[in-house]
Amino acid sequence: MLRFLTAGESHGKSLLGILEGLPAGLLVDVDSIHYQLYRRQCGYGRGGRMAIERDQIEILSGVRHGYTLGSPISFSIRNKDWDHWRVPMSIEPVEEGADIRPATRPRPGHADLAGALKWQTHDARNILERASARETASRVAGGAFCRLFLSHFGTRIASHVIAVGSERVAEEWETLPSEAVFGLDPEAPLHCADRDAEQRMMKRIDEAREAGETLGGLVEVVAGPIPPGLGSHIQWDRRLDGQIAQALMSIPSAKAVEIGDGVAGARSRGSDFHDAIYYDPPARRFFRKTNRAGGVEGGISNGADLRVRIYLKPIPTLGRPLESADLRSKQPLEAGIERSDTCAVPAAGVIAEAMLAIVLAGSFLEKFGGDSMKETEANYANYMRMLDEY
Ligand code: EPS
Repeated sequence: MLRFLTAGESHGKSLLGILEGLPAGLLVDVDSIHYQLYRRQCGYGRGGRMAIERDQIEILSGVRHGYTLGSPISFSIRNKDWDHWRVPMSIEPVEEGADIRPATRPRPGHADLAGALKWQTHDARNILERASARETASRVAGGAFCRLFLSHFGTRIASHVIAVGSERVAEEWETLPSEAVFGLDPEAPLHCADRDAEQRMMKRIDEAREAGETLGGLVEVVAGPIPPGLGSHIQWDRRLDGQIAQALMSIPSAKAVEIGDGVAGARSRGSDFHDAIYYDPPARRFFRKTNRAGGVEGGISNGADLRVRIYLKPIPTLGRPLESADLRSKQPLEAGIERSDTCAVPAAGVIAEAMLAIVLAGSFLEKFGGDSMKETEANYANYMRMLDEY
């Protein structure tokens, strides 16, 4: 079983992660982990915090001489901004009257009010520090370890932006072959395959920033190749699509997750939606000409690449805030303004890749097991041989 936990506040000393369950003997390429962290920080529309941070991990346990030990991997990511927050985020009690920067004007759309009511606090900073999307840096680092594991089985994961606000890519750029997504220009400012649409999206982001607005969007994540047989139909919580949806819905700002062409499926006839099955005798394999199912049928991976879309609401912190009510005085006023992004859709794609990697690594280990990479690889090879002989 693979388990992953994060800890840390946005302006606390450090973010942390604990990843338990990866087999021993996996070579840890730290540069590749730093590259994923760098990708999360990029993308057109990010805010001031990204200019301060240079996210890097310090591995604290679970790795020796460059290889995993099979024991829990733990790591930290230092918050450079901590230097400005020593008093407001102090773990020790602070003197009365100290500048603790309380947040009392809850932002509609953020966790501020719901969290303040739940935890019975009148300082929403107690909530927002952990609810901040800053926490996703830990997820990307944890996901990067899982990507290294998955790469041993040839599985790659990438994402591309389909829409920002009301701007959308042209139809031919919507449903891309996985290879095209894996081959996207990593420096594309919005990770968008349609470079004309990308220019329009950037313009909308500029306009939104000027107007004190924010924008959401739509991003697709693809992963492949994936062996058939991950996940299971036998119990609700073992279904792979359910696990993916849960992991991706947990990303801040996510409001919907779609597997394959699920949304269009709701208005299609069965014969127009399902992917007909063919058999290629010389290759001794079943295949499909389409992948509207997104790689999962009956909660089980079917051998096609995974295709998952994630719909993101606009970021809640607005330069021109909505109406709100003060947590202490209860008086009407404008919602508070915290430093924030105008648009974080490409970053959400990187985070979604990481979450998908964590779910997939867990599913691989559930299917193939193994305490060492050698054992997991042998189990995998045996299953692949059984598929060839099916
Ligand atoms: C973020 C860090 C945060 C925000 C942003 C994303 O840092 P700070 O609050 O110091 O500016 O920039 O968080 C949000 C938009 C949010 O709503 O929580 C990050 O590291 O991704």
